Amino acid sequence: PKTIYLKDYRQPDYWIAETHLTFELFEDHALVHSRLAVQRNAEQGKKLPPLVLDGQQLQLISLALDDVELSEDSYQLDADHLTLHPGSAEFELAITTRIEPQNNTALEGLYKSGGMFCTQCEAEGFRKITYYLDRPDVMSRFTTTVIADRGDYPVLLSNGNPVASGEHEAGRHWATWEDPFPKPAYLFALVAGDLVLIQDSFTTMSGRDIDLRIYVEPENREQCGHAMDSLKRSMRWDEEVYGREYDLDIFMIVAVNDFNMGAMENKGLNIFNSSCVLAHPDTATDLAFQRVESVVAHEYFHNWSGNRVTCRDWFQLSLKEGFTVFRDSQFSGDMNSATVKRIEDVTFLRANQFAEDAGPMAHPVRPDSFIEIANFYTLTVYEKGSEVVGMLHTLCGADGFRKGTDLYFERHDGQAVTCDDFVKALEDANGLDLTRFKRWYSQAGTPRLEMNGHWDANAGEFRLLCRQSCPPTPGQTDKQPLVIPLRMALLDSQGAEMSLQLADETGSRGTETVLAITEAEQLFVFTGLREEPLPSLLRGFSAPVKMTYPYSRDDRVFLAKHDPDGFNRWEAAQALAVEVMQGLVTMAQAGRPLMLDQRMVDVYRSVLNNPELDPAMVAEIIRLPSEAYMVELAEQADIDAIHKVRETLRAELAQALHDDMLAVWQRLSVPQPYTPDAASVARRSLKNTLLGYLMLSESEEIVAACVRQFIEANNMTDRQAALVALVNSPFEEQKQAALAEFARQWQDYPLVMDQWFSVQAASGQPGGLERVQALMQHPAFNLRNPNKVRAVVGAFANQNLVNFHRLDGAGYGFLADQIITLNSLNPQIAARLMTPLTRWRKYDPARQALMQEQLQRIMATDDLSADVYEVVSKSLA
Ligand code: DPP
Ligand code: ZN
Repeated sequence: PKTIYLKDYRQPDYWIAETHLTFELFEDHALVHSRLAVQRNAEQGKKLPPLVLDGQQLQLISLALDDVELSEDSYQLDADHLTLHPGSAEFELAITTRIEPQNNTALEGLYKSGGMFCTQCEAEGFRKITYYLDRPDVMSRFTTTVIADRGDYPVLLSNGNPVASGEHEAGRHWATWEDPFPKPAYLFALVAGDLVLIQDSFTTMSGRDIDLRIYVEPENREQCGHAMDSLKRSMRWDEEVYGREYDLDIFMIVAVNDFNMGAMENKGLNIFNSSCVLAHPDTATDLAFQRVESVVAHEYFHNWSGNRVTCRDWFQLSLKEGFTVFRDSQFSGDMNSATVKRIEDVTFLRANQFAEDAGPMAHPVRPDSFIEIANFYTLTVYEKGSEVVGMLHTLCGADGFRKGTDLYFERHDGQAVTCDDFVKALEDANGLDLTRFKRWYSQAGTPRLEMNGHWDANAGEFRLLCRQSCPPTPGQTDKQPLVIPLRMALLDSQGAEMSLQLADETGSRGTETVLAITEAEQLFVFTGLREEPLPSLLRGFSAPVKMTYPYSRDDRVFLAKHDPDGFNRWEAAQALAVEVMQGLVTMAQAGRPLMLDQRMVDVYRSVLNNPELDPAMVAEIIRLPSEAYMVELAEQADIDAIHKVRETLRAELAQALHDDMLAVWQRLSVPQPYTPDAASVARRSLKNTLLGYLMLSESEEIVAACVRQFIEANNMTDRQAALVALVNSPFEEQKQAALAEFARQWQDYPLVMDQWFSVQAASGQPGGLERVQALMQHPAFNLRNPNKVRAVVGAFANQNLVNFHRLDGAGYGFLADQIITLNSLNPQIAARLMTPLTRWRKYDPARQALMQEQLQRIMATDDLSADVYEVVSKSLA
């Protein structure tokens, strides 16, 4: 496998103005006929170079240039390309290829999921359908005809608008779709299946009526309401917040069971993993409802940030992904609680993206090179990319940002562009110079921001000293200072925000400001202060950095109780919990008894008894930092100690706060009709977080109440929460009964069974590996279904750290076995599963050796896919 570099980018030699496709679908193969209108790219000179088309795993049936069949000696074929030699600057190419969708287990290109044909072309799946210039800067107008058996495939879909359909001989029928918007091949889609349709409509801001359709298998008909509702709200929101209107007459979503990603934004025909469409209160948790809402929004928003304006090359992936994640986070924040959404995002980023940034796969938001682009659909490109866009939003202000995005969409509509073009539009619209800021796109690693404060009582001055640095990452040892927007306030002894006056400025900055830190070391002096302030720093996590400030534990308690900023109240409680847990880990390692810091009890109690707090906020505050986050923060992670400390601390808190928790829990447990609104979601979230704590008391009454909740719940959120509590408890009898009952009731619902699998696979109770091995023998398990792999193998290796890292290395061996099997079935999924092994440097020497041993075993596997090869070789480098 070879490395591809951003610096080698050059425009294609040819363009494809029109692409006419005809698919003949059969049970054991498909024929793909393409007619391409090809033109020489005039900017690349006069001489006619060869035309090199991408193509993989294709059988070439015929090839004609301007209607003349080409003889075999006039073109060259290798495993990845078809090369031919045009005689003119403009010509038509006709190609027929034969493929076998029914044998496509990699789920890239055209494949079968159950009884339906579907596609996934991003990033490079189209080359597994036909020979093509499969790169995002080649944009073409597509017309697609699909021909299939009418009985088995009554529904035939592709991008754009339906223009004609009809019957063929022998029970076959056809439909033709035309997409008026030029697009790269990665946005191509096709679906053929026996699907039912849920239909609605939306009137756009200019008064056009859009036909909205969600296609699912008949048994899922009742589970589409939430997705449809989310879609309509997304369409309205994008008009209101970004001025973006939908452009085709029809917008379709299709739910597919076997899908590598969450969903795909194909023009006018979004294809979704069924887990991101289907949601009914009986079968989906509140978390699943939220995921459907955000993924539907995300894919819809791509119609502008991705489709109308797309990426020039795959190094620019964050141009559309970072921006679109930012947009969907804003949307979810607006639909629910913005603070809670921000807390969830930051929690996720710090536990996962920071770990990526600290490991062997660390890369900039705009990578410089890759071997396999599928490996770069990462937390860095998506989540850190979104943080980078969020910082631009902060620096430009909401109005300035909107001016910038308006200019960006106007300037680049119909083009394939770069991250630089995006930033340029923001600069031009706001008269800003963002040159230094752009280092966020090219520099990998999580910056450290070391803050210190000095109070000068005589002068009434508070000096805030900022020092930034960034640890080296693979291939990048020399790091430059970044532009770090620091949202902050100064609090007086009552917790009120003080007026902010910088020594070198004339006007006051009000009571909250954003400091732009631009240098390696920088000093800000606040003057005119009556008393010593306590700073509230990095509000809303205004930059993706690791910030330190020498707060005492009492300072953190104060901030957790009094900071007017909700996000930073949570952050103070988190930081306190992290510090306490880190202290306890040291005690555990020394074999000393674990002593609980009463300040945590104090903070939790005050939060539990504060009637003004949103219950969702209370739930977030009393949730201890995850094991994964504690691992990320550790120099060398002692997973056994971390697990023990976290469990012990939970039990101690449950005991110390038993009466407070019980009172709140009882108040929230009064039976109520189910409603999906944000306030009810918040109540369920707190109620079930408390149930988890209360179960630790091992009181018979609580266990009985938990079993009752499991049986009587009128929604999946409560039922699943009770199941989680039982599975993680020592009450073997109740646990087994609940698991058996759940499986009996939901065996025909694959997405619900995914829950059943992952609850068990993620449980830190002893014997985790054996449990997971048994689950893989269950009839509902299937290694070819990515959702099942994620629910069992993924949940075990990523969420069940104490069992995965068992000292004999059996967890590592098990994961390596699955990766090796999946390497030949589905390389993308195999490579994703590598993540826990890439983190080997985080652990003790014994575990390091065992993990490396498995990496080497994977490396030595025959026929290693480019996907797995890239991750394993970089991990061992
Ligand atoms: N399906 C992926 C996403 O929407 C890739 N575009 O982010
Ligand atoms: Zn996306």
